Amino acid sequence: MQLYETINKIGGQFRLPGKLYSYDVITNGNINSTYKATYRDADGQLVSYIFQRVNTNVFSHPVEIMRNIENVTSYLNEKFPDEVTLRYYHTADDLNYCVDGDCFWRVSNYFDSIAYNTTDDPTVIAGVGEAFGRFQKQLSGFDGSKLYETIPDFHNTAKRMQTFLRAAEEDTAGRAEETQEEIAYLRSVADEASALSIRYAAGEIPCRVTHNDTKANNVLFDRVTKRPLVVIDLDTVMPGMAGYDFGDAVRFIASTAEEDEPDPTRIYFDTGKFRAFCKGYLRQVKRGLTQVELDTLVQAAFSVTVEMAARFLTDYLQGDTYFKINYPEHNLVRTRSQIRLAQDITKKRDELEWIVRETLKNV
Ligand code: GN1
Ligand code: MG
Repeated sequence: MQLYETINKIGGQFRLPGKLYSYDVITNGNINSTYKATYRDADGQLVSYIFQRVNTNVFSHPVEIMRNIENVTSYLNEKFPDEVTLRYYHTADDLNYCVDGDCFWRVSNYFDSIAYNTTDDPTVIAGVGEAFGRFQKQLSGFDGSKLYETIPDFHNTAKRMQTFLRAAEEDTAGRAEETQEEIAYLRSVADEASALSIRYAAGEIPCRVTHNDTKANNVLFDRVTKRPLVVIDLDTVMPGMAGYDFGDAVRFIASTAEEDEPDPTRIYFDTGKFRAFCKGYLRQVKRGLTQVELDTLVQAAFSVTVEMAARFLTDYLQGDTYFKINYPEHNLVRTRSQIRLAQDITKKRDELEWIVRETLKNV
């Protein structure tokens, strides 16, 4: 079936008013398929929506995810009524999703906004930090036990590293030979990268309600004021470590290049960008996080960057079954970029620690 017809049919399930006028594919995102669909209503007004087909290979319990999202967004709507929030449309059966054959669909409001995969603008970077810091703070009163664990052990780095080492041993796609160097590096840092997740499992690091996918492009900005509007992509909101949200965000936004930059020599962990992010983020969470959390932010950035490298390489070694790829070496390119970043974080570690301490004094 043509995509137009599919979207039209799904829009009908959610009782969207008017007639489907146009649609665009949104290419951000490595898992789900996302579309912007625009409808023309009876008065000729154009109204846009976000349609998403959830990847049920990765999210095997999509109904539970939609329940989590309903819980989180209604909590945020109730506590912070003046703020912009995501709203999902409901079907005639009052469900915030619909199933069409093998496909699982959901539809949310569209914001006329801008999202960044990369930027040099410190104000925008601080805005990303502010948005994720505020998200952390706002959910501090939310009862995490209400959340279904959508992907168990999502940021259990120790387990991710074991899975990776097994994939390297098994070598099912016959790619271990060409990735020897990457395998060796990840093997050499596996213990260091796993340490925080082990301390978390032992109860030494607090358990929070976290976003777990804090890429800058999951914050929508107002096109005109360049202020952060809303945090999106709530699929992985689960109990976790606050530091990993911080770390995942900086591995993405403090890089000098995109996550899949093919030329590793262009990839650095930019301390200026890191500082800008810290300013926005720490102002929000300074009082909410414990000393041990504040002291391990840089370690968390290293850990989550190594974890990401290991996840991309695991997928490459297993024949690319998890992340969407645009070309055969895509996961290898992503692996190399994350390794480059992790190595640069190691090199700049003292300076990064210093920036965190200095920023904490000034926010
Ligand atoms: C995936 O699909 P997307 O872009 O929201 C992944 C994240 C990774 C990210 C890397 C459920 O997120 O964990 O950090 O790619 N999501 C899942 O770009 O695995
Ligand atoms: Mg995501």
